[in-house]
Amino acid sequence: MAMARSPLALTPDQIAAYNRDGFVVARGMFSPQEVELIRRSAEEDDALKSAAYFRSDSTGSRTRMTVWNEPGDDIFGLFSRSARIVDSMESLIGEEVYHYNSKLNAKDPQVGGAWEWHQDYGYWYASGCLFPRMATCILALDPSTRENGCLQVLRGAHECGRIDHMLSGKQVSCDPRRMEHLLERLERVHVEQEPGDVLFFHANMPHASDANASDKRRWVLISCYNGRSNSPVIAHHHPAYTPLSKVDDGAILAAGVRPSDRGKVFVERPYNPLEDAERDRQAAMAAGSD
Ligand SMILES: O=C(O)CCC(=O)C(=O)O
Repeated sequence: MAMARSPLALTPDQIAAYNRDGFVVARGMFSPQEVELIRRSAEEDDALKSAAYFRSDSTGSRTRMTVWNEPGDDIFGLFSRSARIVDSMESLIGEEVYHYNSKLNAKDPQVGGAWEWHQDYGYWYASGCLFPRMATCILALDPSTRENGCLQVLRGAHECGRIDHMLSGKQVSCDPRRMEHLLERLERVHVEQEPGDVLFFHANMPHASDANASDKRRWVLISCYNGRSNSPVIAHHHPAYTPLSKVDDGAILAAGVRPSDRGKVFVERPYNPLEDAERDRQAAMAAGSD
């Protein structure tokens, strides 16, 4: 029997806010006990640490990232597969969703780097996802504040569609001339989050964050979803449609501290849509899958 919609999933008012603004924050969606289990699992997880790579900003400050595709049965997978998250994503995207990828972004004190304005769909378009029927959610594991580089969004900017992305400094980001106009017209929101708050945002929402010049760590767990009908037409480093097996909202508390699944496969390096998309396209053609 299909599971009933989670009572902890986004409410109709929150879904309306997301549709209007391109983002919404569900305050306290995960309890302090759940966040503590996820945070401890991340801290004690050697596999997660050794699979990390660094993403630099223009000043050389670096965010440590670990990225994976298969959600699995570890505590991070239980978060991505939790009924409250999956049901919320299905309400936002409007159809059955599957897990596209997840990551732990660790902005450590003094050294964690900035992110230039970019849209997730700016990357995923290049990977052959035909429609922006995709969304991202961010669970704060530490307080995420202006001082330690919380996420910034532009209210309503998801409606401007996909913006061209180009190399600016060390990162592939939204065309800066276009961003200049959007920044003049729309409200920039610094989305501060307490541990347990979940930020949901549309794949076409430009987002950025400042470096962490503070002495407070900012770790976040990020999961991204795609609509079943939007399976990418190019084979690349994130998966095509794969049914997602949802778990009950009690699964995290029942699991306790549970670091990465043994043998978990991680994405090995940062992805540059300007260079890698063409390589993926050619590899897919050579393999006869395009
Ligand atoms: O963690 C952040 O500040 C930004 C992360 C982000 O935009 C990304 O991973 O695509």
